[in-house]
Amino acid sequence: MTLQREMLQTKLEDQLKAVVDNKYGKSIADCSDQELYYAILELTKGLLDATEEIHGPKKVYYISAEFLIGKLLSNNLINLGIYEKLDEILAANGKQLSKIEEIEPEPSLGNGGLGRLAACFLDSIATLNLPGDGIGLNYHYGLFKQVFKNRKQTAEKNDWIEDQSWLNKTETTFDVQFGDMTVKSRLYDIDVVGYNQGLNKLHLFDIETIDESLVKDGIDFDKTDIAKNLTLFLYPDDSDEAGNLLRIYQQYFMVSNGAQLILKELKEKKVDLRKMYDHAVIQINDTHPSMVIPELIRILVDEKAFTMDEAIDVVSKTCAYTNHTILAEALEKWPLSYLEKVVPQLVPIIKELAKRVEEKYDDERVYIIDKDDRVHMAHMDIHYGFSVNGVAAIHTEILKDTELNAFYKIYPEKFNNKTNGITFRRWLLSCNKPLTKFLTETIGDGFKKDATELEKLLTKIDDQSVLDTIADIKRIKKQEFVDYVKEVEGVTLNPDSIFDMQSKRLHEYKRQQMNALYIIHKYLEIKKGNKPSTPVTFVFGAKAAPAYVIAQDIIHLLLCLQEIVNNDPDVSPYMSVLMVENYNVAYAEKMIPACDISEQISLASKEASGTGNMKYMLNGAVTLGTSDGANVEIHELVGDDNIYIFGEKSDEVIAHYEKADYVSKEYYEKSEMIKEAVDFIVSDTVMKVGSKENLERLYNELLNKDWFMTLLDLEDYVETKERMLKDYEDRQKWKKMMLVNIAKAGFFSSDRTIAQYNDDIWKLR
Ligand code: 26Q
Repeated sequence: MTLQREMLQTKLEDQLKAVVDNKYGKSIADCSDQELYYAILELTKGLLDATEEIHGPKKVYYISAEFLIGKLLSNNLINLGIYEKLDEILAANGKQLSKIEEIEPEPSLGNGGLGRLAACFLDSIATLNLPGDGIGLNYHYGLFKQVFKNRKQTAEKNDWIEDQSWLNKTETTFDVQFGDMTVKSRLYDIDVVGYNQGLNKLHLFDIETIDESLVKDGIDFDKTDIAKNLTLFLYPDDSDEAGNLLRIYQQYFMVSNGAQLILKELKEKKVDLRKMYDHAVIQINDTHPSMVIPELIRILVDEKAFTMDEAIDVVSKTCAYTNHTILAEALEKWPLSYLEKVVPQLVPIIKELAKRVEEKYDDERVYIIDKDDRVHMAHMDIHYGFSVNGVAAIHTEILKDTELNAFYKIYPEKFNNKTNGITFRRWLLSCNKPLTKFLTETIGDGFKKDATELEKLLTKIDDQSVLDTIADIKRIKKQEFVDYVKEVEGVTLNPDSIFDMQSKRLHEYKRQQMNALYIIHKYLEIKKGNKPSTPVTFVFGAKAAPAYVIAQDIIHLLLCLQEIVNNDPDVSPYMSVLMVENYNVAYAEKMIPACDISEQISLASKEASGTGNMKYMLNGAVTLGTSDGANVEIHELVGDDNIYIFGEKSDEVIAHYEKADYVSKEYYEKSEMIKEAVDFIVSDTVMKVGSKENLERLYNELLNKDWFMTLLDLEDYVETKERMLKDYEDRQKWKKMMLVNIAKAGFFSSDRTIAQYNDDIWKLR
């Protein structure tokens, strides 16, 4: 810790008093939580300002359309090393820091895993003291706010920017040229402080001409008035044509600003642009920022006197691409006509890049522009970047063997795996303080810097008091969650029941509908008199893209089941269901520490990695999962005895798709249990509380299509979950599983992930 910061810390109370007095002319004790929040925000921003920026000969620019940073106060205080001190000061004045934290609005600048990963990465880059900034967009409205009405999801705008916020307005502005106009940008910065380390920046670009009054009902707005709406909304992952065009405007705005900022910084460092790659590396987070490649080439050729060959060479040595999906429908392919309208200046460059590929390779699968004149953004990244990585071991193998096999054959040396990680500062130190405290007392605090030290806990596997305390802490976090749910949802949960949780974006491949079918099965069993000895609570958190019809239907079914199960006196003592409203980062921080069973049940091969699985494990939940994404690595780490794996393997699933031999109706007809559960969706019981249209559509989908093979794994899933619930009764066995999961979670620290990015790709030092 710097001397400067140490002094600041001892003076913390005086400083807070001064800020409070200056702002409100009162004492700390006389302030409201709201007033204290703004005072602490101001104080913390001052401390961040006094923290030294990280410098070095080479810097990574992590470009991403999403940074799901969540609330920042608690994490900044922890990373600055003053959380506990401030907590004490406030307590002495009759205030609670945890209550004050609640006041902060959450910046939900991401859809889900990809955006949250970017946020965890920034934390780890700064913590490892590596020079690295984020580049993204300052959306005025983050991911929509989810509100349930008549057991259906509705979407409302989600504003987060207040007069006083973490954003720092800078003097940096650029011009961004589109086909039909030029807009002026303005850069806002958010400080990113590492754990007891220096400072990096998250650069968020905005336009000055934004018009928030464009937003009408819910999240509807005029999508065509680009000069007024460019950074108004984060897009949920679906959109119509006007929405797609706006998305291209957003993407180009992001990369044009990013490229200008990077070149400005290189100029300030007096770098020879012909050696740009020795000083800058650009990590492209999925294909959303892919236009940075042609944009940089364009600038170097048009403005810096590079030949096309030289520009391509330099840019290709600077850019690296991360793939987050193998779902074909999620890989961006923009019609050339859209690009001609929005960014005509890039089209000749993209065509040149495409031509060079076509001249060299006689294989349409690796072309950048296909026969329908669509530009495959990922293909451009792979040909003109120096690294391609997947986000979990099995995901990278699938990319190499199937989805991107033609590319792997051309460029085997570019492909590498970087298994995702999560920042333990947020997902342990901040969200689970009692567990953090206990771990510190039991194994020392080395794990806070080197997460693999959590393995020291394994030496305590036969220490009864350690096992009991881990279970006691879980019970405390369950009670806290129960209290919170009571307050915000008005629902009463039983803290002595088993908490079974599935929280993640709503998508058919993630198979929330399979979990729903289990719940139906369980409900019917209890109705038949097969009562479990320990009650179970099923908790869901999920937002569905507003235009994703079947996903809306699945939410509807879950909300109907919640109504039916919780209000049936025969059943409610034994099981209950809760779909929380507006699941976001803040909600996750309350849910995850309270979980016993972590549902990670995607159809094998479809979930690139998952990161919720890591967060749940770290907080002592046991995984119920398929052999998919990072579940595979969790399984390897904890061993067969500490995880519940079920379902068909990824190669079997891939073979089903190749042979087109999966017929859901055959599974329905073969199994009485499956038939009963699926039929219940359209039974009188559900129809009475639900909407016929939604329920029938979902029923028909499951019976006649079921593209993500829900019924394929249902029997195995039900049996495995039943076994797991039985095993929970063996408290000793379960406590040991909790301990092993916590102890083995160290591998999933994003500090490890970032160290690997640095060693293999970025080479910053
Ligand atoms: C694309 C085109 C148009 C509009 C939106 C989009 C779009 C937006 C968001 C496409 C994809 C996303 C988000 C993807 C995502 O979150 N992927 C997840 O990434 C995680 C981090 O690597 C993985 O753990 C998850 O497995 C993966 O699903």
